[in-house]
Amino acid sequence: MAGAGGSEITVAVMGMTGAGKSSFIKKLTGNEDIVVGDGLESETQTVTEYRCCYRDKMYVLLDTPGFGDTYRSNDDVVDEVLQWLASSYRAETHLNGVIYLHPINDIRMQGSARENLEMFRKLCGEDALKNVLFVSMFWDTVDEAQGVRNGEQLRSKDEFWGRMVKKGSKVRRYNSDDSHLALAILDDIDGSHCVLRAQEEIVIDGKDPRQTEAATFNFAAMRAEMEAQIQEAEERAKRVLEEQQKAAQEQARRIEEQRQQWLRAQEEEVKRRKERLEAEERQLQEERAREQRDFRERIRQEAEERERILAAVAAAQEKEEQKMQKAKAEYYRDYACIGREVSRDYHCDRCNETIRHWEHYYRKYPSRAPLTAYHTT
Ligand SMILES: Nc1nc2c(ncn2[C@@H]2O[C@H](COP(=O)(O)OP(=O)(O)OP(=O)(O)O)[C@@H](O)[C@H]2O)c(=O)[nH]1
Ligand SMILES: [Mg+2]
Repeated sequence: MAGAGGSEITVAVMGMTGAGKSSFIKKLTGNEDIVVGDGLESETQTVTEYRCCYRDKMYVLLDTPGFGDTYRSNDDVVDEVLQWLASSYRAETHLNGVIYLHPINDIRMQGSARENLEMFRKLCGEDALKNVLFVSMFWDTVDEAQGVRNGEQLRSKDEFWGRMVKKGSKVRRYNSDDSHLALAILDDIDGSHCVLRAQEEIVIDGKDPRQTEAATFNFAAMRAEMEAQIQEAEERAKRVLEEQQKAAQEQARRIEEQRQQWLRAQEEEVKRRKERLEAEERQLQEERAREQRDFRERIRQEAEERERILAAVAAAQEKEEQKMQKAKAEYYRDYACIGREVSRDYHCDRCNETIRHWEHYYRKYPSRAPLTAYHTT
């Protein structure tokens, strides 16, 4: 029974049967009388105290029978542990910490391991979780990387240790045969007292140990509740997915509508531009046709003008010709032949060249100038 005094640090060591509770305590205390299991059968049957001194402190370590016992039902094991806890509480022997051992190679944590863990959580209650230490064992049976992965899952998943770690529980590892490491784990247990929920229920609330939350905990109900939660979560996820799909479809529809609107606007713009270009083209053609017409008209007018000028020039020439003819006629009329034969060659008096132009042979009648002929130039 609880014999730990006020200056002693009392630690309960719990876990599944075969988790290594007795081995761990044996390593801490060096007590060779402690019997560890050597087969599939459970070894420890009652809560037993062992003592060890570490760093000038006396530790009282409570070895407990593990759940999943091969001889007794879980109810009997829970009853045994609860009875002990209630008695120690009444005797004012307070716990300072609870170490929960778990083999690191058992990652799946199914069936009784889950049941045991859940029962342990009910047994501790919320307030005592900061005094709980989860210690992983059996590291020598897994390769390091696998062990680290398993440990990470245990620590992070709420259905394993995660929920309790969030409330202050610590996680440590223990390699078998290392007593220093086993002792170092004790450093994490301080002198603060903790009262487990089951202790309160029995001693303060006056419940029968079999009526406590841990004892009445029903794994099947928990599983059903969890499955219901999972189903609800799945349905919720399905609903969310459907809503997201609907929203995505709606979004796609809106985008398609906007795309169609944009395409229509582009087509109209292209049509408008084409019409504008065609109108400009027509205008250009009309302007070109008008310019060609104007050009032809100008050419025609210029040709007319030229014709007119030529006609005027011809008229002027004709007039000049007529004038010449008239002058010649007058000349012929006014000038008389000096009497020489025009048909004969005649030499100029000045240069003695042959004179062929009849002007030279004439003198104004009736002056009768001397018979002298000469060039005028
Ligand atoms: N390989 C290995 N074996 C271990 C380790 N710890 C304990 N064991 C072995 O596991 C078996 C069970 O160990 P126990 O200490 O009796 O386990 P327990 O938790 O006290 O079991 P119960 O008393 O039945 O609840 C023994 O054969 C131990 O030698 C470990 O870290 N590695
Ligand atoms: Mg044991």
